[in-house]
Amino acid sequence: MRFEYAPAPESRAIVTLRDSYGLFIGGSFTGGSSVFKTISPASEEVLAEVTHAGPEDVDRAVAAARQAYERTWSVMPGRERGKYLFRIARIIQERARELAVLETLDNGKPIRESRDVDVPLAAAHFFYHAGWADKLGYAGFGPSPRSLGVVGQVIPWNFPLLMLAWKVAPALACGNTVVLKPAETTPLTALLFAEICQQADLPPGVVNIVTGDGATGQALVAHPGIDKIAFTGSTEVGKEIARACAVSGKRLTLELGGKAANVVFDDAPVDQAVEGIVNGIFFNQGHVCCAGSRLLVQESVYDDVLAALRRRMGTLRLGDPLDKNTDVGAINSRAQLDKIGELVSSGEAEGAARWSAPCPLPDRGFWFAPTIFTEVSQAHRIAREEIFGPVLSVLTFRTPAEAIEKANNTPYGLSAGVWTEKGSLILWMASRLRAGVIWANTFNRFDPASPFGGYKESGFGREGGRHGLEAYLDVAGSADAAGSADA
Ligand code: TAP
Repeated sequence: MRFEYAPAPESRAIVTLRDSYGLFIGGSFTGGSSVFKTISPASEEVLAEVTHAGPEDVDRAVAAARQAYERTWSVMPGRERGKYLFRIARIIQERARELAVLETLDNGKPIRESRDVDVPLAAAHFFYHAGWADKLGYAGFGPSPRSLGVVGQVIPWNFPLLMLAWKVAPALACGNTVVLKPAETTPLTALLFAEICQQADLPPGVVNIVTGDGATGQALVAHPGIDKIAFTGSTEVGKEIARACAVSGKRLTLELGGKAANVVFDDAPVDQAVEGIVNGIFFNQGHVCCAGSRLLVQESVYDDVLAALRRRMGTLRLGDPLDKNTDVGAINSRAQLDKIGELVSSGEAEGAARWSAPCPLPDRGFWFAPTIFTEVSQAHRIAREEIFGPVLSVLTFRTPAEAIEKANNTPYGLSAGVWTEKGSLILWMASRLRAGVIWANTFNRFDPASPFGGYKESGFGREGGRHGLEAYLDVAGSADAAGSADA
């Protein structure tokens, strides 16, 4: 049954948009080489003008970060650094509504998700890492692990504030300073975060934010004053960055793409599994690196699962992301919409059967109806390539061994899901699936205490948990007092 809901739009009054935003360097906003516009993907309305950082601006940001590292942050006791991180976490909570509305405006994701997932998790990452700042000597990396120095961080547009938190919180907790480049299409919450750093009295230069496009990211990656690069984004750009860093001696962690298998066995409760399938692929319009974009269903329950899935997809509400009833928001950009369209056309051309939920699409903005493909073969592009949109490819299997073979038949290895009531089968599957994160009878669950990261072309390094600290510490370093992250 489909219920009709009256509109329930969240007010945008809480957000004060400036006409234009500068770069955040050395604790204040400054000009840069040129400007570009950021729009709302739901309405194509221009939200603000943002500064494009050129190589000389990146240079200023790295110099500010180096100075803050040497004079302030690396010599500050861990317990003092922790106080700043706690303060930032609390301000994120206090300004949660403002951050959620701004994220939804700039990214197009439903307010329900930015309000209930992105922003609370971003605060949780700062709280979690604030707690580590004075306990790094007990993290299993020796009694006095050292910070690395200045970290360059490049993040994508799908979880702009959350990816910032995943990067900035552990780097700062471990005593590093950062220069962060947000994605071109979603810079606004990073710039609001810069204001939060000011509000928290974070020493100038500890966090620097340079907005821009891929060229800005390239300049940051190539800068000789950077000690480590942390990148989240596509596998294609990740490979380019790996090549650039290979000859520089910079440390590197890469969080890249995925094509996760969500495996449903015949003993799984169908309704619960269908909720997990929907959450796995339609959460955040499928703009999720660990999305369950390949559904593997045991042949004996295929008809039941597909019928229930189509029924459930028919109830998804697509539209105004600021409406609290909306399930599926806007695609983040015209370029991403075109990419989704191209891969969907290839699925049709290669012989797979397409079914899209019968939901009307708004006239303005970038939209794609939740879609499934059946009759998919392993060789189809839609079964192999990351679509990064609300499109699910459905395959079948007969035995657990076949499920493993199909699930692992991918160049990626970021996440996977298993649905069954047998604990032994969950453990059997988990030990054979080649993925960094495996969910059992749930999907897309995140916790700052749990390490996240990939195998194979999904990258290397972990974010979150004790393991994530390693990416920001010189674990082979000596116990000298200077630069000791736990002083
Ligand atoms: P990319 O196109 O790779 O962009 C990611 C970031 O890198 C953006 O800030 C981008 O700037 C910048 N960039 C582009 N070219 C660059 C270059 N040559 N050198 C340095 N930086 C460069 O990815 P995307 O389309 O924004 O994000 C989607 C991808 O991210 C998907 O593949 C998804 O799976 C992956 N992702 C992975 C994870 C994890 S944790 N594994 C999490 C989220 C997303 P512009 O925005 O200005 O182009």
